[in-house]
Amino acid sequence: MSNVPKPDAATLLDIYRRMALIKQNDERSLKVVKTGKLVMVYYSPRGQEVIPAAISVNLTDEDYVCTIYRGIHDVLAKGFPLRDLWAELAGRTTGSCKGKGGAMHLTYPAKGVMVTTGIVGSSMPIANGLAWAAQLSGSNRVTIANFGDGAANIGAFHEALNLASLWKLPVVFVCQNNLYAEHTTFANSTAVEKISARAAGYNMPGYTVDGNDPDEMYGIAKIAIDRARAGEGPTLIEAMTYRFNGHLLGDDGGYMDQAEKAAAIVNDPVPRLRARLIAEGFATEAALSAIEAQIEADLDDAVEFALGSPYPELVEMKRDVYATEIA
Ligand SMILES: Cc1ncc(C[n+]2csc(CCOP(=O)(O)OP(=O)(O)O)c2C)c(N)n1
Ligand SMILES: [Mg+2]
Repeated sequence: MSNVPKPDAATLLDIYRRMALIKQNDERSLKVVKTGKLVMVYYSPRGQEVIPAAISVNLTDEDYVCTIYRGIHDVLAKGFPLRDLWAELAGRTTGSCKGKGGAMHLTYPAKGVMVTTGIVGSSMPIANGLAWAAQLSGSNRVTIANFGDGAANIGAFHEALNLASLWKLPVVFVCQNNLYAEHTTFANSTAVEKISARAAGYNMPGYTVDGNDPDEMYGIAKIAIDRARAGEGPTLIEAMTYRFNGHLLGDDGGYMDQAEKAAAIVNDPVPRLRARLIAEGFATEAALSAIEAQIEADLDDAVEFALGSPYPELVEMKRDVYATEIA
């Protein structure tokens, strides 16, 4: 497409900052879990950094994002504060959900992070509800619904796309196609070559983009977000990417095509964008190192804060569950 908007130098740098945060947060997560001081179920987003980084630079805090268990990249790119995040991961009272949600249910409404769900396919109908509320209240808020390639074979995907199109809801459906659903390859589970082709069945635009290319991802996300904001309805974006690790921490991914995986890692989008920013004169090595050092310092602070915070009292189990508190 020739009329796809391109990110300027400042926007590309902003995209890189968010990607570096996701990568460094991932590395820190593995490190802290290995110390035994923090126990969590962890679905690494490594390899998928570009997608939320290039989407989020087109959003404000007012805009909403819904995501899945593999969604820590989506919430970080949207601005989830690190202390609240790490305390939640560690199950402490200072976490964003008072330590009661944990890694699978990251939520931070002040930054528009509305839901992290473990039910495959469920981010889409929830996103429709949020988008419908925005439409009814006359706000120009946009909702992003993230999900995986496996989720595109769940009934809720089809129901949500149909209703969103019929009611012209301000939602962007973002399928992060990392070519695996748990241990099953995309080719072994999906009848179409491109998930974006399914958009035609619901009378909405559908695009397949290189989700590891910041220019392409930014441009198509901007088109879809602008369209939603203008009241013209939803878009389906299929962002092609790759899962660098097994399904979750502890799965060594031995069933994955090892040559394909090695090739994806060689093309790691994070160092690739870093090198490009320097080559094109958009940033100096020193400036990027300073950004990365600040992220490390912020992570040091967040981990220390989280591990130093108290666990919830037992009585908290019943709190925030029912409208009337049960003694
Ligand atoms: C309704 C439902 N069915 C099955 C599962 C088990 N499950 C958890 S993750 C997953 C794979 C989903 O893959 P995909 O949508 O491609 O997302 P990815 O993990 O690759 O990001 C499955 C089947 C579930 N959590 N919910
Ligand atoms: Mg997948």
